[in-house]
Parts: sequence; structure tokens; C-alpha cells
Amino acid sequence: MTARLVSLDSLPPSVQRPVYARDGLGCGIVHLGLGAFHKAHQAVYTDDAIAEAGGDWMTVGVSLRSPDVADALNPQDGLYTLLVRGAGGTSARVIGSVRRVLVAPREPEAVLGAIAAPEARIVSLTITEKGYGLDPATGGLDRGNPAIAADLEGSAPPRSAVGLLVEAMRRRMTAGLAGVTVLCCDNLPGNGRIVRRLVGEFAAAKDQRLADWIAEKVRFPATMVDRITPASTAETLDEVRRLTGHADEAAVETESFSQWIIEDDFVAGRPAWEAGGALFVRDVAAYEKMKLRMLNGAHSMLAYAGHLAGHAFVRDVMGDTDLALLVERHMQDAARTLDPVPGIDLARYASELRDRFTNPAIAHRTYQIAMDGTQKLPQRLLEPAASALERGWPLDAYAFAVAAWMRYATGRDERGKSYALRDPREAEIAAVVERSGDEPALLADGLLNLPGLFPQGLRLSQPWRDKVSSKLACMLEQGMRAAIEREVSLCRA
Ligand code: CS2
Repeated sequence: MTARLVSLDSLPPSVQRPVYARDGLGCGIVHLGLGAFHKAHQAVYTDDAIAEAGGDWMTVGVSLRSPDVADALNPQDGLYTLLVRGAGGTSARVIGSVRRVLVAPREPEAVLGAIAAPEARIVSLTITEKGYGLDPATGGLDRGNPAIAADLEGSAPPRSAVGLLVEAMRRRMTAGLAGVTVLCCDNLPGNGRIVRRLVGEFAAAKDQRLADWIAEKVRFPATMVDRITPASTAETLDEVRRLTGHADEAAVETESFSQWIIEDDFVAGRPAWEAGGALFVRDVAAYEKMKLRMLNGAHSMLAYAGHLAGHAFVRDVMGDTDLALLVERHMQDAARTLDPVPGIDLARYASELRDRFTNPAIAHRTYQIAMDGTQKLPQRLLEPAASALERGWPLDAYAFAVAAWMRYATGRDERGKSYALRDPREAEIAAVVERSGDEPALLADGLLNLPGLFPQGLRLSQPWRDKVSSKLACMLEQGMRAAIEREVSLCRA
């Protein structure tokens, strides 16, 4: 049996590893939602930062639900292997910046204690779009969200991320400690502002003095994060074993590209993340919009259309000439809705995205990207669609992507096999699907009218509704392949 990764001593020389002494370093960061993405992204920047400049910037991770990550990482003293799959082959690196992982449902007091500890200076988050309890219609707290509702009622200990943050801030205030920087690393536009508003609203509902303290002492810089990170598989773990000689259940794999753009607004210092290539700017908005609309928008489109066309992985979609052309169209149309982005040539950005999507070494599942559609569509597809509508620009790319989501939302593929939608609004969607009885216009109408999802401009536009509905009808009546061909002929017209 292969020995588990427990120390750095027995690694082969080809494996990059932490060059700093981990033991004495304090934990300046608490990260909520320590999953594959954090391990492939922020933790690597922190590893580079500590290696270059030192500092008490080790991370205490928190899992908000499952104990799996903690149970894999803690016996390895927080060490794990990162496989980087680039054009020149795959390399393995051991990351040392995570100290340990706590499991919120199992040890909520320890989580609150870590955030309220004097040494904590940054609380970062990757809890996915749905983790915030955001009501897209108001931009405020979704009071119908069960965890948020329970926490507002005073459930102790809190279950939601926002509830945990506010309770920990209350403890810091009471103890006379300094504020922290809350760093949202999820794919939401203006992510810092969103979290500031949710935390502020939650705190004000509890205690206005606490809300004032947070407003004064806590910072919420915005960030744009980017690194394609497929879920680990048995193949990931086998390759780690081969390259490192160790068994590592906590290993993750990722691409070589990585980008992190951060609004430089930290209240109590920060790691030297620029050592890993992070870019600190005054305003992240233009970068965020570019990434959400071009990368994530194209991703969502190709995930829904690709899944139904029988492609399990993004790279297979890119090998399908017709779909690759639609990816191209999508990126071009999305680029048109953007303001100039400092230092970035959008045509070159699009071409890099195509190369990244095509990377044969990355097995990124269309089904993984397809999850949580209701949480992803607004910033990726609906906002750019609304802005194209206002300006009189073509709507086909967005209408096709939205119709593909609607087709996907029926929960069964073209051979009649059903799959789980994995969307927090799954029950509402299923009710609409059921009521529509396979009638495309009814299905399109029902989903377009889901409360709070589509911006009003789109909901009230007959041309938009007609376009979505006719594309959906083609998908349902003639199949995804015919719908793709129809789009391709539109592009060529
Ligand atoms: C993807 C993203 O799963 C998804 O919805 O679009 O996770 C994407 O891979 C990352 O944002 C890339 O940085």
C-alpha cells in the first residue's frame, strides 16, 4: 500500500514543495468553503506569498457542510498535492499554506473562535453563488432562505456563512479586537459590495451598534478569480500516486492558467499575493464583468448545449466544430457589451479562453458547470442580454444559451434518461416543467416568469420572449443537434 502524504521529506525532487518552515506561523486567514477551487487558487497564492515574504498567513479552512475535505486534509497536517496540467505535461506540487480544516456543522464554536481570534485578519470565502442567501430581485438578503431565516430568528450557533460572519464580528467587537477584511472569491459581480450589503443587513436586523461597528471596521474588497478546476477523480489520485509516490485523498488538479485581481482595500494587512502573480487594482469591476460574461457565460452555454448534444467534457464540446463556432459567437457578442478593460485585448482574451477550454489534459464535466443555473444565469447571460437588448444588438447568442438552459431544466436528456438538476430552485423549476406538459411556449413563459430571475427589460420584451421560445421549440421538437445547426446557419448568414 502506498504511504499517505504526511511529511515533505520523502517526496521525489521533481515535486515542488513549501520552502518555508510552516510550524511557527500564525493563522491570519480563515477561509470559508475550503474546496477544490480554493486549494487550486488562493491557497497557492498564499503558499507563494509566504515563501517569498513570510508572515503569519497560514489558513484555517472551514467546510460549511461535508466533513470530507477536513477528514482528508487534517491527517496530512493540511498538506495536499496540486496537479497542474499544462501544455507541457503534468507537474505535481505540494501546497503548505493550509493549517487545518474545521467542519462547521460538527464544530461551530471552533469556527466562530477561529474568526474571532486576535490573529485572524482576513476571512475569505468560496461558498458558491448560492451560499450567500442573496435575493437577486432585491440584491438584499433572501429571507426565505432556510439557513438565513433560522439564523435571523437567532438559531445558535448560526448555520449560514453570513450568520457565522456576523456572530464572529459581534465577538470581536465585544472583545475590543480589530476588524478584519472579508474577501469574497465567488463568481458574482461586485462581489465585495454584495457581501458588505448582506452582512450589513443581517447585522442591522440583530443589533444596530454591531452593524455600525462592521461598517467602520470591516472591509469588503472585490475580487476576480479564475482557474479552471475540475472535480478530482480516481484518475487524479492515481496520477498523484505515480508522480509523488504518496497516496493523497486531498489532491486536486487544475490548469496552468491562473488569475486573481483584487481591489486593494485591506484593513489589517495582507499576504504578498503578488508573489504568485495576483494583481492589485483600485477597481475590479471591468475585469469581473469580462470574466463573468466571456468565460463563465460561454461556459454555461456550452455546458447546457453540450450536455444535451452528448458531450461529457468541455474539451469534447470544443472538438465539435459547430459548437466551437457557437462558443466563438458567444464570446464575441459578450465582449461587445464590455467597457474597455485596462491592459487587456479582448480578442486575445477570447483566443486564450478557447485554448483553455480545448486543453486535452483537463477533464471538466459539462454536468459540473450546468449545476445551479438559477444562481449563475443572471450575471453570466441575463445582464449582458439586457444590455444588448437596450442597445439593439443581436440577441441570438444569449437567447440560444437561455433556451439551452430551459431545455436542460426539463431534467431529461434526448434518450429520455433523467438527471438531477442540482439547483436550489429545482422544486419550482420542476413545477413549471410539469405544468407546461412539453409545450415549448408554456415552458419558456413559465421559466421567464420565475420570480426575481429575469431582469424586467427581458421579461417585458416580446422579441426576446419569441426568440427564446422558438429556439427552445427547435431543441424540444427537433433535438439539440438540429438547434445547433440552425444557430450555425444564422452565424454564417
Ligand atoms: C464554471 C466555473 O462551474 C462553473 O460554473 O463556469 O467554475 C469556471 O470554471 C471558473 O469560474 C473558472 O475560473
